Parts: sequence; C-alpha cells; structure tokens
Amino acid sequence: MHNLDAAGHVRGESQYLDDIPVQRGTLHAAVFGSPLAHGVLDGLNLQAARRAPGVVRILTAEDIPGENQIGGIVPDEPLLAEGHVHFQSQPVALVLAETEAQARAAVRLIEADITPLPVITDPRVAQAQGELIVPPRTFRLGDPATAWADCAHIIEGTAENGGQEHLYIETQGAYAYPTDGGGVRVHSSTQGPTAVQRHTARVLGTGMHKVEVDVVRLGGGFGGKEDQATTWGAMAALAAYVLKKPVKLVLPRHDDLRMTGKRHPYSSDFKLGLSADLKLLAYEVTFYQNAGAAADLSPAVLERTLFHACNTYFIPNVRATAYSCRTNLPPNTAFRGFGGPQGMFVIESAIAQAAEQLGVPAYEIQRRNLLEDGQVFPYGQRVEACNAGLSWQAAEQKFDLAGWQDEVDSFNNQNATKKRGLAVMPICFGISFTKTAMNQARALVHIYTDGSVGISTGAVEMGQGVNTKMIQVAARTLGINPNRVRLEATNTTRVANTSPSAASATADLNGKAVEMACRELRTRLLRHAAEDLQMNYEGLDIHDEQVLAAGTPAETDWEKLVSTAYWKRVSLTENAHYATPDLWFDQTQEKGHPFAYHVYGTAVVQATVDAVRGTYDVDAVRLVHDFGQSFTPGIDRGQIEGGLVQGLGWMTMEELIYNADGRLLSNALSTYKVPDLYSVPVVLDVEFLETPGHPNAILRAKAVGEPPLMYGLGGYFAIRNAVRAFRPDVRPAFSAPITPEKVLTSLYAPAKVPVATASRAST
Ligand code: LUZ
Ligand code: MOS
Repeated sequence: MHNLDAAGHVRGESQYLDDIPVQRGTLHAAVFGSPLAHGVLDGLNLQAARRAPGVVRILTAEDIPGENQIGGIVPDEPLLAEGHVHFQSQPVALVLAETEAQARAAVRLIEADITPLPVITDPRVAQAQGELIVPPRTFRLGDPATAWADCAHIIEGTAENGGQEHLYIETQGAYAYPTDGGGVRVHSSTQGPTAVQRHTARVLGTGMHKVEVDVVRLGGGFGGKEDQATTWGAMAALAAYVLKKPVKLVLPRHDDLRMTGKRHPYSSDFKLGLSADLKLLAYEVTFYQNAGAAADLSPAVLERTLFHACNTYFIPNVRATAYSCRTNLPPNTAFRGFGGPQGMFVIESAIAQAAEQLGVPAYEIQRRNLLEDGQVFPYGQRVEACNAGLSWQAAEQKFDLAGWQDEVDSFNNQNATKKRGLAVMPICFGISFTKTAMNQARALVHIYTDGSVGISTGAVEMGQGVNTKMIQVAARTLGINPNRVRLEATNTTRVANTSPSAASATADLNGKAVEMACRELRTRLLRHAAEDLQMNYEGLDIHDEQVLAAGTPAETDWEKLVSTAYWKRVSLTENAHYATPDLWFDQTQEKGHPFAYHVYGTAVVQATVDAVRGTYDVDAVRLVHDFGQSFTPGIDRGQIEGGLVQGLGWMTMEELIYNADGRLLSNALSTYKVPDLYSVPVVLDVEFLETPGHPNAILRAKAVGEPPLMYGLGGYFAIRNAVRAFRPDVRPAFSAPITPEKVLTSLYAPAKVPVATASRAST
C-alpha cells in the first residue's frame, strides 16, 4: 500500500500548522533572543518596542504564572532567560502584535543590557573546567587494561564529528487559544504532544488536564521536535493564557536555525587492539559530547552513543566513557540516530586507521569481527537473531564486492585526476527507547455504527508514513478494507501520557496497541456473531488465529455485524495499552536488556573524487537491509533512501560553524549546504534481506526510521579511500564532514604529514 498522505501532499491539501484557520483577534508572536552567548542579563530596554505599531504586549520571565522551567531530564532550562543568558539567541522576550510583520519589526527595537562572561564552545574545554551536564558514564566488558598485552597491533587516534541542522521543511511553531473553563488548546508542530502539555502546564502553573495539545502532522521532525517543540508551544500557550487571546508563533527560518539545537558534535579519543589475524581484542574510547547550554535530551543521547560504541562488531574487552559537556551553544538535541551515529563514526574511524596502518582493506577487519548469536553486547544484552553476518554475506555476493573493488582499482590505475574509493558500512541499531519506561503506548479505537473506524494513538505523523501503517494494522486485524479506517489527529485528550514519536519505535509501540484493541473488538464481534446471529461463526474457537484468518467477514457482513452488535448493546470501542515485554536496564551496573531487538544491514558505497577541484560524488550505494516482514515496502524503502541521503549530508557537506563568541556563522542555506537531488547517488540499490522479522516488531516488520542514516557513514570512508588512492602517504584527520575543502587540503598536504583537524566548534 502506498502512503495514504501522498495524494494530499501533492495536491497541497494536507493540513499543517500554518493551514489551521486562525480565529478573529489572533495575535502574532516573535521572539527576542540574546545577542550574546554568555553573560549576566542586567536589564531589558523595551520602551521603543512597546511603542512600535501593532504591538500589544511584550512578555518576559516575570510574566510567567507558574515555573519558568522547561527542562525534561534535568531542570536547567528556563522558557525565557532570567538573570543570565547561556547561548546566543536564547529566548528572552516574546513580542505580541497584531501582525507577524509588526511583531518581528518590534523585536529589532529591543535592547538587552548584558555583562559578558567567558564563552565556551569546545566540549574538551568544558570538561576540563568541570562543566558537565550529568556525571560521566562508562560501559565495560572484559578488561582492556590486561588485553593490550595480547594485542599484536594497537592503534590510537582521535575523531571529530560536527553537528547537523534538522532542516525540517516546516519550521517550529504553535497556535494556542484559551478554551472554556480556563484551559488552553495548543496546536503544536511537535513529535511529543505530551511533553508540550506537561511543560505548558508547568509554565502556566496549572494541571495538565487544562492543557490540550493537538497535532495533525508535521512537515518533518528528525528529532528536532522531540523536545524542542516544547519551547514554542509553551510560549504560545503562555501568551494565550495571559492575554486571553489566540496566539500564533511560527519561527522564521533564520530564527529556527539560530535558536534551536542540533545533532551533537563529538570529539573522541580511541585506542584499538587487534590480534595478528585481525580480530578486534580491545577497545577504549572516550567521548566528549558538545551538549550546548542546557541538558535537553543530551544525557539520553550520550547513553545511546555508549550503546552503539562498537557498532556491529564483537569486541571482548571494552571500556567506553562518555562526558556530556556544557558549552555556550544552543542546547543540542535528538537527531535521527540519537548519538548512535556519533559512536559508530569513532569505531569505524579506528578500524579505518588500523586498516591503513596495517595495509589491509578496512572491510577485512570489519568482516572478521561481525556480531554473532550468543555473544554479548557491552551493555549485557545477549546477541540474538543476529543478521550481521547474513546481511554482510548477502551484500558481498549480490554486489560482487571483490569484483567491484577490482573495477575501482583499475579505474584508479587508468585515471590521473579522478580516483574512486569503496567502503563497506555495516550497521546494527537497537530498537526501543533506552529509558525503559518510555516503551509504552495506547490506542483508542471506535467502530461507528456504519462500520467505519476511527483510531487515535500517540503516534505523530511527520512524513514517515506512520498513519498509513496504523491503518494497515487496523484493517488487517479487523479484516476490513483500509478505506473504512481513519486515523485521527494526535490529541492529548484522547490518548494521554504518550512517549514522543521517536527512537524508530513509533510504529511498533502504537501499532501493537492498535493491534491489541482491534483484536479485542474483533473477538467481541465474532462472539456476538456466533452467539446472537448464528452467522457462519457458530461454534468457532474465536481465539484460534487460523480460524480468525479464515473467518474474515465479507464487507456486507461486516456492516451487518457492526450494526446488529450496536443494537445488542455490544461495545464498539476499545482502548488498549502496550508495553514492550522483557526490557530492563540497571544503571548502577550499566547492564541489562534495553532493546526489543536490533536492526542490521550492510551498505557498499562508492565515491569518485576530482583531484583538481577537491569535489566528489558519492556515485553508488548498494545495500542489503533487514526489514523483517515489511507490510509497507514502498514507505520503508523511502525511509532507507531518505535516511541514507541525510547521513551522507551529515558526513560530507553539512558543516555547522560557530565562532569563538558562540555565534552560528553557517546560519542560512547559502552557507550551510544540505544534500539536494544531485547529491543522491545515481546508483541507489536497496535490497530486502529475507528474514522472519521479530515478534516485538509490528506485524514482524522491523523499525526503519533511524538505522539507514548510518549507512551514510560509508560515504565518509569511501571519499577518504579515494583521497588515499591519490595520496597513500597522507592520513587525513578523522574529521566529519569531509567537505571538498578538507579533501583539497589533504590532496595538497606536505608529504607524510597528517592533516590537522579543520572543524571544531571553537574555530
Ligand atoms: N529519544 C529518547 C530517542 O528519548 N530515547 C531514545 O532512546 C531515543 N532513541 C532514538 C531517538 N530518540
Ligand atoms: Mo528521534 S532522533 O527518534 O526524535
């Protein structure tokens, strides 16, 4: 089945936040952000802005009736700055005016009186000064300290990765208005309606029951609206509540780029030990995460970096330590992969460096160390139903890896100004929120008397096709045509206490709840059929799966069944609760069973570098991905393609640059380059690995949201290999993204001198 949203999108009929008709008297808001990255906020001069045309009111921290606090994991983030400012563009005041243009014009008339304080942008500097968001964490397996003695080869190095701007097409925003009885309704472009509800209630000093959050769909999220949509939802609600007027707040792109956090840059040290036959024996890694000025989701992101520190390899002796470092940048946040890609970039860099020093292809090391059933992850979970070897072998055979490498080598022999590089990128990604409690979801299913069905869940549609999946699950479980089923907007009054749509787990968690509710309804209807109608179902064991499948009612029977059930006063509504089974994690030991299952896959990536210009093309990506039993292959393929290209962008061209004052220099699309159509590999081959899927996955179709992003890491190493085909004597620093500038610097580096790191937050 295709994505049910597609027709509305191409016709321009799909409703986003900005398409909600505004009420008469709606005020428009614009945010004044701090001009400095760190300082004491001595005062604000609002006189000129207050007198500006159309301005109705300017709100500051003093106007907050409840708590000025929106921090989730750590309560360290005010909604509006008070006393201090901690990052450039941190929200300080909210201007309400009759039009959007008037609000934005008035913002420019505000002056802040700030005494500057020293600015930190480098996570290692922050760590050295004890500026940590949470205490460091260490995952351990075996004992590297003693294992080094057994290693034939030991390599050490550092790796740096930059951040990444989410660049959802729809910027952050919310529309809020007072409701009957002193409540407020918030239409928010958020992945986490409950987070918006909870923090809005906190800011207003009221109960969550007075705050209704409604989400139809987002024009993209990618993690950027998992936590950080809350700011704008709570601000719009605050103004609506205080002024008793409808208030709309939509960030202009420039504000969105400056004010919101991004993927975390990391700076990391690694030490890797190998045996003579290239087995990985020991790995020590230290991650310095650039968290920005407040915790946001950084501690959870840090944790996932540790979970994915070894990617898809078994290493018997591991010590991985991670510091979450407080800097004066906007708080960095969730972004597809959630710290996993950063961890995986370091182990892949370590393997690449080992390969280069030992004079073997990296894939020889990768292949010999793939995870196998019965081994254990450093966090204590046993490796089960592992498809690492299966996907590797499938890729090796389907794409004739050896023949492909020969082609690349002969191309390189025949070309003086162009060189090719090949890299293999296997992935392993754990599916579940690492915070066990978040792995729960609910679904509310109504069957109406005409046989049509309305479903509410906690899932937020953000282009990933989750609505189509929920409808499929319901239609299959009830045995009816999907066109009878509608998915309602995500609303906190219908489904409460939801986890954000995140962690690749939305379809699994909400889908399982939909499946449970629909099963219960179906069982109830079949019982009614057997007992009251003496239809074909008489005497059937309605709990038997096979009988259920065989007994799918015909369409007309369905309508009769539903209508007669209603007249017999059979309930046609069901509410189900799903919690992923068998999950636990003990943070004191850093051991447990945090994931419902893992997703595997293997990509082979080819890049061609132009030695004259330093430019490159990632010209072919062929991959084998572990979808399990996909029931929406078109949508799932789209997720792989999109994730891959997003990962390639992060690794190759997307370069966030902050200056030493903490100011974002790459603050527009003229200076921040993202992949476009021409960046998509000309050859993009997505093969489905034949596997039975996993019982914890919805209808045995494995999660597809985040894992494919990490295939993009292959682009980095393919380009690097091409550079080294020109210059085998240079070993470029492991510094992502590998921009054309860095490629050129490497190509023209003085002989035998490693090229210095070119991109750190402090440059
Ligand atoms: N969000 C979260 C996530 O709160 N916990 C997670 O483990 C996670 N993983 C991926 C993306 N978002
Ligand atoms: Mo996400 S990074 O699953 O919001």
